[in-house]
Amino acid sequence: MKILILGGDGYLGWPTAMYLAARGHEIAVVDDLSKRQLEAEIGYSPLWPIPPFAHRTLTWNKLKPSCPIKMWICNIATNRSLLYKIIDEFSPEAVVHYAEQPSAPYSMMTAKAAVDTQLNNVSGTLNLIMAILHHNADCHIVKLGTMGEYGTPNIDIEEGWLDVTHEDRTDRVLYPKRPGSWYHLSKVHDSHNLEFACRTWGLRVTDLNQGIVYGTDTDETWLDSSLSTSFHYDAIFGTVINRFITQAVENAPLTVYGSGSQTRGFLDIRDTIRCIELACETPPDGGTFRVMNQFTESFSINQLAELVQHITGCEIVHLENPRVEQEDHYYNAKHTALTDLGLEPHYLTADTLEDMIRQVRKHKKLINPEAFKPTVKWRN
Ligand code: USQ
Repeated sequence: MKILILGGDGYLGWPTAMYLAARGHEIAVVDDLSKRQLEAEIGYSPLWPIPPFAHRTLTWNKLKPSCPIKMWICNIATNRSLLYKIIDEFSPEAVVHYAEQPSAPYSMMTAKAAVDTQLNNVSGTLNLIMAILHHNADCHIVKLGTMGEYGTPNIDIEEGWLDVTHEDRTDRVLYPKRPGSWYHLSKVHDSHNLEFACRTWGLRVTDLNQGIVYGTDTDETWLDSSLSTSFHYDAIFGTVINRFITQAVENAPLTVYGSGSQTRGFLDIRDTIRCIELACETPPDGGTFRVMNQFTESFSINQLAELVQHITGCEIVHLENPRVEQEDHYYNAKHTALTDLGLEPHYLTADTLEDMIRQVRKHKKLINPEAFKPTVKWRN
């Protein structure tokens, strides 16, 4: 298949591009390099240096001349005409859309960051919808959403849709969302815009509500050090398992926010890219807004901290929670759609954590312990 990956320079976009190219798909990547710019502005960088976008693409193309990756630099939120040109020229059968500001803490940092997050994320998705409609409405949009769109409701979380009976009448509605940050809300707006485009213009869309991803390595990142993906452990871009592993390697206490009983869905980076492949290979019918919950198992933050402590003997501290989030809550989120399509999960085992620890230890000298401190508070 011809697959265009938006956000192809990111933590997940880049390994997805290599994985799909290695499996014989024709791949092009688009990125505006804004994540690198935000990192420079905030003063945090990935644990190990990541070569420039063009450099990593060239390295791949030299190593794998039979399955090259094409690249474009484009801000899809502000440069609609270039996005149209790229889609006309490449003519994809599927577009995988990762090109969004991905951090909840970033979106809660300042008024500007909140507005920029929503403008960037919502406009980019709208421009993509318009470009697909203009070019070829059959092209399948595979959009990365997030489990955080749902929040922590006191009922089971379904895969995107909910059957509701009210006053003896029944209907199927988009699952009501109660997210916990401006970032997560931007994804809710995207979901509604995409569903409208399916219902009104007959587009075909898969919305993948992804949980928290951990891990660094895929078969392709191992091929050459300049193909590795970015690994964040800071309080803005680092996700919780990646942070705990890095804190343990530095002999710093694991920073559990609040009581630590908050529960989330998680998945291994290798499962993320397999889920994208499964979604691309099974497009829904035109007019269908398909939603799948993309995570493989759930843990409380305390459980994760204890797993890492068990292996490393590190300390755990409970910090005052900088976020506004429920800590003691019901959590039962359905996630069978992707396993039904053939996903065979890599579960979080001691071996996985030990592999991550080994990888992080190689770069121990580059760890900046200042980056462990949560600096963004939801409420001042
Ligand atoms: N947490 C801690 N200690 C830390 C960091 C986080 O206790 O040092 C807690 C947070 O309070 C939160 C949970 O861990 O309850 C998850 O936080 P996170 O920073 O790992 O993840 P989150 O902000 O939810 O966002 C991340 C990605 C985002 C993706 C989302 C999936 O940055 O792009 O959409 O995971 S989900 O959470 O399922 O919505």
